[in-house]
Amino acid sequence: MKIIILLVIIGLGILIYYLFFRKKMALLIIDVQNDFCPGGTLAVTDGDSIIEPTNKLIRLFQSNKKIVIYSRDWHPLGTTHFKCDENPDGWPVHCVGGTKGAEFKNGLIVPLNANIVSKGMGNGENAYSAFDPGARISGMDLNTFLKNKRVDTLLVCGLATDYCVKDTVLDAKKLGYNVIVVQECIRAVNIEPNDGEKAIAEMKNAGAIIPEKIF
Ligand code: VGL
Repeated sequence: MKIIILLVIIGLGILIYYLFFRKKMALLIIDVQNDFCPGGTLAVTDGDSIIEPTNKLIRLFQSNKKIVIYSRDWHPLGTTHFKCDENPDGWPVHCVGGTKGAEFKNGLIVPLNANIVSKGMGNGENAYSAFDPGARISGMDLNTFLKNKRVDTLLVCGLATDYCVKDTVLDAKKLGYNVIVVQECIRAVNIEPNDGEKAIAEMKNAGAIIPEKIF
């Protein structure tokens, strides 16, 4: 009898741990939007070539009931993030909320009930990082969302290596997450030819794990 009670207590303990304390991994896909892909207003060379391997990861996470999160730039038209008199070094107009350019690139698997972080929604907000305090997912910032879901590890993919991927990964490391960046699923803007390589070195220095190849 005592043994049975002991086994039940151990079983309940394992169940409670599994349900309430176990840490999780999430897939975080950064800004795979029309304007960052060939044909878009701020196209990253080969940006769309990450879609196929990224979809493999999405399917893997979906079939294991794991969390997949998509970030997107969602700018107001008049933002000083864009080139204008106040900001002559600003970016070309891109990813204006509600426009075709801001939609996720065709071919990327995005379920109807996708977890989406929208960022750069305030005037002048660069919000390269998906952890930007103004970015919103289900009405909260990304860190709160991940903490609520007990995520401690992020697998990161997306565009662009030298801006939004880099800033997101650096913030994630500062916030204490384990971060793995999938090199086959990122591409750089490369305004200077080696910006992408520099970004990878910076992310590694900050503690991100960046394998040469995972496929
Ligand atoms: C990005 C440049 C400007 C990015 C966003 O998603 O990496 N790059 N805005």
